[in-house]
Amino acid sequence: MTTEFFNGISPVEYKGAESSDPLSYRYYNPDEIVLGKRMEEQLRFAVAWWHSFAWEGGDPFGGSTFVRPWHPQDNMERARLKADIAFEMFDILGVPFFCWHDADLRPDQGNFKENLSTLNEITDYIGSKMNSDSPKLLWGTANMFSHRRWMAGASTNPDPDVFAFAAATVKSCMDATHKLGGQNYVLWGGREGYETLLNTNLSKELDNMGRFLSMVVDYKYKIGFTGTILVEPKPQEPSKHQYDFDVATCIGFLRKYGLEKEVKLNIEQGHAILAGHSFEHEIALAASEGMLGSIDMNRNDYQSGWDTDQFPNNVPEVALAYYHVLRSGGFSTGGTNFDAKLRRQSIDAVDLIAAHVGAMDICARGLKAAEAMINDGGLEAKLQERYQDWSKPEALKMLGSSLEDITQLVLEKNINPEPRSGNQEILENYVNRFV
Ligand code: XLS
Ligand code: NI
Ligand code: NI
Repeated sequence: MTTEFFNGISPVEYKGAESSDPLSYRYYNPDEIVLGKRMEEQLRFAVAWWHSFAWEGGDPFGGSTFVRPWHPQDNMERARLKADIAFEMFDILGVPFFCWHDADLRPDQGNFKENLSTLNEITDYIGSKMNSDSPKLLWGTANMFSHRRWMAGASTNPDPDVFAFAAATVKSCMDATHKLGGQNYVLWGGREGYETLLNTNLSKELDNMGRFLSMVVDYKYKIGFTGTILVEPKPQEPSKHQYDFDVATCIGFLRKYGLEKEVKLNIEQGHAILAGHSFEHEIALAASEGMLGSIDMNRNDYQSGWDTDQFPNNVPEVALAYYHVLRSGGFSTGGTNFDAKLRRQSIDAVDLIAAHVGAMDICARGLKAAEAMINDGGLEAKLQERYQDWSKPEALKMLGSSLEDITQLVLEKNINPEPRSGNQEILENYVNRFV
């Protein structure tokens, strides 16, 4: 059914950089070829159901500010209305993907059996709205952090009954993701961590989380899900400490439980900042280990110190992120999910459209800057030059020898290295030519 929510806002079109129409794309031109692929296929944008439709505009000091026709979100009729309006927005924006948590789609019924039946019902309904031209599911996931049952964690809960509820919930979400042709399945462990070490058995919780993830991987093969399983690192919030702290911690965790070939990472800009890293650091590190899966694109407020999930608006930051995505070969099953929410004063339907339009344009500009840097090859040339001595036979031979032999060599040849400039400012100036 067609609703009145977007009240005559027409589909957003690409009108070029000179356009002053606030609801037009100035850079996002889906058919433009960027490094051999259509821009749409490089960026693979997704709308996040939770921020755009489920979040009601609350903050720690106040309740909802948004008044939407699908509020309160406590029955299936309004869940279907929410889905109708979501698809209207996908059409207006022309986005190729969307993402959800189970709890964004259906009201929480308070028990697993009814949650399962309402999830199946709403995902059947969403499936009936999908066709070959409509947006596809980039990823599904389970919300195992909002309801009070999850307060001490899901797979890391000291209570085995919560582990059981979590296992059944993830199974239901993987089934729904598979049914809708999802390309990835995400696990973000918001409460997989602790509030205080005084009551926490670290090794038990980590082992249970490792075992849980192995079951997820096993189940993927059982149902023939060909998508990618992704873990999303975040250092804290809502927990004081989260086990999937950052990319490096996740890689260590996956290796410990033998899952490094099975699971990749979904990297979020705001989470990188919370962990004290840059977004490109996290992307580059995951890529260097072959574990870059997908990205959640948002930005944090650099002053407030929590996950503010704002829509991106900083071209240089985004450009460096895509530089590393493209350099690693681009997305395969992953994409760019706008895990970003409106500010709570942006209460109009048009704000929701404008936020995505601006974000898609920023990403398109960043992507094109990244393409230009790759085509120009300046950064790659610098890397080649800086590490070229490591291709010399004597350097390679050293890697296969020992501390004693190397010491011998240093004495014999009187090795006494002269430091060489890292040229950081020259490289920063170089990047600024493109952004
Ligand atoms: C929260 C996370 C969450 C995940 C999906 O900070 O970013 O939104 O992306 O559970
Ligand atoms: Ni987040
Ligand atoms: Ni996220």
